[in-house]
Amino acid sequence: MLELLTEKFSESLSKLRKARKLSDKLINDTLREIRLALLEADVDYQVTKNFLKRVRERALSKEIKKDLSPADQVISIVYEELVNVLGGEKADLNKGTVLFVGLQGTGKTTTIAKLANYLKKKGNSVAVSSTDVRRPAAMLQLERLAQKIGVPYYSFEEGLSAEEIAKRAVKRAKEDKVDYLLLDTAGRLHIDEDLMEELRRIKEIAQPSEVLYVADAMQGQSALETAKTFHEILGLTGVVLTKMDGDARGGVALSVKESIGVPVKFVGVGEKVEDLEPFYPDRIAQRILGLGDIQSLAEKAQEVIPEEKAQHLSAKVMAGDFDLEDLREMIRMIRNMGPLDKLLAMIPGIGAQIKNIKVDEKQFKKIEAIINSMTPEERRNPRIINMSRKKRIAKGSGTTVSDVNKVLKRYEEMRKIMRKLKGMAGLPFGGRMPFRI
Ligand SMILES: Nc1nc2c(ncn2[C@@H]2O[C@H](COP(=O)(O)OP(=O)(O)OP(=O)(O)O)[C@@H](O)[C@H]2O)c(=O)[nH]1
Ligand SMILES: [Mg+2]
Repeated sequence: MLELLTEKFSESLSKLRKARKLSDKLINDTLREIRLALLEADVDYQVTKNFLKRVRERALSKEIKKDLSPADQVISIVYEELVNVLGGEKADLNKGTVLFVGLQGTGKTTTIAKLANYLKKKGNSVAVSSTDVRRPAAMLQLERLAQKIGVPYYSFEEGLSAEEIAKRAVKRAKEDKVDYLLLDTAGRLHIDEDLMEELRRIKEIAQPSEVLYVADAMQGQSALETAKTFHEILGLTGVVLTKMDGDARGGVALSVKESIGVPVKFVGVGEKVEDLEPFYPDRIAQRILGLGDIQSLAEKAQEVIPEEKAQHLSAKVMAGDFDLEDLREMIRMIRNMGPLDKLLAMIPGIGAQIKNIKVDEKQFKKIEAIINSMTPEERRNPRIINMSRKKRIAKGSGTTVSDVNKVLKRYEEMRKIMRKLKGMAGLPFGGRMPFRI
């Protein structure tokens, strides 16, 4: 997700950091690069223009932020404006009926299942229902998905109109006192009068607390044109961008708030029910700047890693006291957390290179085997690993000395990143200023 922007932004900003003096020319060059990156990533032209205007004004006005180097001052302005353009604060989802609308095949039904799963995991009671009477298998599709994730699907006798289904589903949700009723609607290839009229009536009947427009991120700017029309007629409260996994550009995510005026609330990043992420403007901005997304990583980790273990590890990281035993522990935990490429993208400094990294789960097994073949002393103090020890470790793990060297080298690199992280301890969490690297 957003790999292209992450790559370009990280490149430009690290040039800025390396410069000894921050001239207006350098700032202007950087802004030009950012402009190209935004346009290339398919961010709306007007949005790009406004964004750069704000950054330029602030950067050249030399607003003073103590404790920050000149480069970091510019970067922090870029960061803050990125957060703004992405929508500012994270937008919550109001309880009640959530109506899903959008063109055909954009991912409405799939997103309902994902969101139901997400809300349920958060402890909410959720029910789903479908008013899609147009496509024969549409209702069955949602019913099956609901079954799979274990939330009630409200079904009614055949032959009812979409409006009648909406009415009954809402009534039933009230009786069942569910926190959220997620209501599916039929998609259309193009905006047509009939469909919009039907949606308007459904909205009238259901009195939803949210009307979410589901847009396919791969359709780029054209997805937004349609969203505007839907917004005029239905009054949207949020947008869900699906298929963000399929498009490295994802500029739509930066254009939604400013061009339509409603926030992105969730993004879809795959076909499975777990592949939905709440949209945090600050975290996304950090990812784009190559700072990773430690918060989301930590949350994912919390789902699978026992609290004490996590605390123990983070204490060691923060103390700069991270050894190979910890690395092994971490690898084991990470392998429990899900697809590695998605996790790696959240680690500071790695997001930008993610498209060059081919994640091979076998590699992790190999690393684990190598660490397993070390003595506890070696794991705690890798510096003592000399050539004869390397040979022994390679033999014990069925690998080569060069493999062992690679693991040790990677470990050293990780330690370096962690020392940098240590330098910004406390800042990224809650603070809006994650730049001390
Ligand atoms: N890769 C990827 N595929 C997705 C995502 N969301 C949905 N899809 C796929 O998109 C296709 C269409 O999804 P549906 O949920 O049926 O779309 P819909 O909007 O309900 O379609 P209609 O009801 O026909 O209008 C399916 O193959 C989904 O698996 C996503 O975030 N990433
Ligand atoms: Mg559907």
